Amino acid sequence: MTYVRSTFRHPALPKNDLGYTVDYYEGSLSTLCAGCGHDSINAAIVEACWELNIEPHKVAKLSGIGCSSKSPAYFLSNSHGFNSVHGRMPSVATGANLANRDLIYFGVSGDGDTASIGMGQFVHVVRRNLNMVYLVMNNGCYGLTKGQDSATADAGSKSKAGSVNLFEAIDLSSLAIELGATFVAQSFSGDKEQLTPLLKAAMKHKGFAFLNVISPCVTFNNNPGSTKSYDYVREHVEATATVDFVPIMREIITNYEAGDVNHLLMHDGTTIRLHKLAKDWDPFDRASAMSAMHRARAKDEILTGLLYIDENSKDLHQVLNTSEEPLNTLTETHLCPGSSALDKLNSSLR
Ligand SMILES: Cc1ncc(C[n+]2csc(CCOP(=O)(O)OP(=O)(O)O)c2C)c(N)n1
Ligand code: SF4
Repeated sequence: MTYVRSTFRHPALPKNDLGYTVDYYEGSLSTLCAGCGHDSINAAIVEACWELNIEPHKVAKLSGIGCSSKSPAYFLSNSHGFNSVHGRMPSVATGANLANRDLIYFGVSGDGDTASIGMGQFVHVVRRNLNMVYLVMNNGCYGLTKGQDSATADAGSKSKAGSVNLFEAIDLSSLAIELGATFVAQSFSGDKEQLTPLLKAAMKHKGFAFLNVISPCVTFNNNPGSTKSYDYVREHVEATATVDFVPIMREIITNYEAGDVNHLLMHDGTTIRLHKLAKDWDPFDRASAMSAMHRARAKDEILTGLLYIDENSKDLHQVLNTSEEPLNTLTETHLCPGSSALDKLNSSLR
């Protein structure tokens, strides 16, 4: 089947501060199944980047293998991209990030790509607090290879063929918090209103920003008995908070009651405004976030929103005190300090 996308754009389409209309942030025409949750997430990414006035050439999209990992082809055509090997996106992201800290690193992965073959790489990129967005499009199955249960499928969840999953699910968000992730959020592909500000906040966070987004696979895991179907998720979603993203100097006045709202100042002067809905949960406290998640799981609720944030996050570059200049711009003078500096260094080690 041949797909044709019209190149006509209405002349009155709004432009962002850089003068781009939203289509400048789109990618190729999607080849995912009609109704796949991943496409809704891609649309939210396009919107978030357009609204944030991001220069597409300042973004590096990274992924592994899977329907989810094909997604970077469907947003930001004008950005850098690297579609790596199954489960190996974190090491590619780490290498690229260490070579050039000036880009926004946007990683897209699947629950298979992250929670099975890529688990070894995932845990290390979390604990190193690499400055990146790591988004898992979580459908509880291996969509690309025809719907086998993944490690995030809930125990008791039924596949399309009727078999029941016998094993406990890996909860990637709890794991990320446990390993020291400094920004952890959950959302649902069907809730663009919540997802878009979370994406913006994640892109502005300095450190590892983890987003676990439930994204139903309409072809292999949207059946009755599945806990990752559209119907099940809609019935079990429980939001921790509403999240607004406030650009610099553009405070929007809303009618939140005093005391309910937390203003989080990001490193570039933008603000995330968090309106808490759950009383017994503190997003700045790791233990409180963990116990809120445990309580939700015991009630079969899917907690969404910003679950945890460390405002004092130190990313890998700060920890290692690396060069601020991209490595490919360093000259010989930077790279070779001369024999007297080397003698000094050697004698300090004796
Ligand atoms: C090394 C390797 N092992 C296995 C595969 C086969 N394979 C391709 S995608 C995939 C799983 C995809 O599941 P997920 O990451 O959840 O993405 P989804 O397709 O569901 O979005 C597997 C097992 C592969 N491509 N490479
Ligand atoms: S197989 Fe599932 S995950 Fe893959 S594109 Fe289709 S609906 Fe999406």
